[in-house]
Amino acid sequence: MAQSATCKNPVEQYLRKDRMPHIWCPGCGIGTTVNCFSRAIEQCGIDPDKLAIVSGIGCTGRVAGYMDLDSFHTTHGRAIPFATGLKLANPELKVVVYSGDGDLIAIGGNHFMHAARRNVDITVFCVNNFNYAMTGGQVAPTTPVDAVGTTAPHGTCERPFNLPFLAESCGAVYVARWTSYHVRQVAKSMAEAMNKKGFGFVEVIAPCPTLYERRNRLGSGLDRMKWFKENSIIDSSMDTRYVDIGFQQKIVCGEFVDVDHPSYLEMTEAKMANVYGQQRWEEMLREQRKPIGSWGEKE
Ligand SMILES: Cc1ncc(C[n+]2csc(CCOP(=O)(O)OP(=O)(O)O)c2C)c(N)n1
Ligand code: SF4
Ligand SMILES: [Mg+2]
Repeated sequence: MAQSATCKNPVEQYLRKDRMPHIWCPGCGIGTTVNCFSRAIEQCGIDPDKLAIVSGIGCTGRVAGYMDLDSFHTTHGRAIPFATGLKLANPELKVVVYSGDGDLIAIGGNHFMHAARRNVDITVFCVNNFNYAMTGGQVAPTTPVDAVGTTAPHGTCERPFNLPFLAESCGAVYVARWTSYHVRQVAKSMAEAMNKKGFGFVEVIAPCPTLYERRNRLGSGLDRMKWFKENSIIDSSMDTRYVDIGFQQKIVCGEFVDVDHPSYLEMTEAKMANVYGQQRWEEMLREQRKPIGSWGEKE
């Protein structure tokens, strides 16, 4: 009997198919990053049951809701503190923050800096579409000078953050940047960042054809992918101080930072073991991390 051939999408297993169709516009780059993330989960060897994803608010923030992982869709700008608490309460978890440039670097910028400074053991992915997309295309701290947004109809005069430099100078141990055209590299960097102890950061430049691209007359999502292909310079040896992004200027991509420093958890645990003695400290940890029953249950 002839058997019908079945072709299984390898990333399907990581998606909540019951939540489809998703909200993203045609040509949006966020979905491409989700595909890369799913492949990174396969590559990194981390048990998906030990992987949690935390996001804030925005089009990118919706990623957490579509992943078939332990997912947390938190308040705007607060994904990092939420993720930090999750990691400290359960160090066996790999905790990924998935955020937009506005969520992570505007309202959440303070948390970003301090989590990197402390080398908190979390992995942060930023989809940078150069604007606050979900709220209608306002300029963000990542919008290149001269680019137009609803809040800067003549072009913004504010200098944007250079995210790889910000992450490195604050203390991140792994820093990479790609565009959504570089799908293999994005997946590889995401997997490497997840396998890193400490604060790992991957920026993915992605099109928002409905708002940023349309207002700036940059064409469709596909046009942007071609533009990314032709205007990216891959140079992992580049000093992050020099990887600023100017409006319609070349984008430097690469894996810029991969260093080792003790993570926040390692430093805390070493300090406490020193203060209380290893045995007492381990007893205290067991006590604190004892699973609790249902909410409100008294011991
Ligand atoms: C406290 C608070 N302030 C403002 C908002 C409105 N808001 C929702 S998403 C967003 C910006 C999202 O931008 P970004 O993180 O870049 O995500 P994108 O939609 O571009 O993927 C803002 C300002 C909010 N939800 N909560
Ligand atoms: S508004 Fe922009 S970022 Fe949001 S889903 Fe549409 S294309 Fe993507
Ligand atoms: Mg954005």
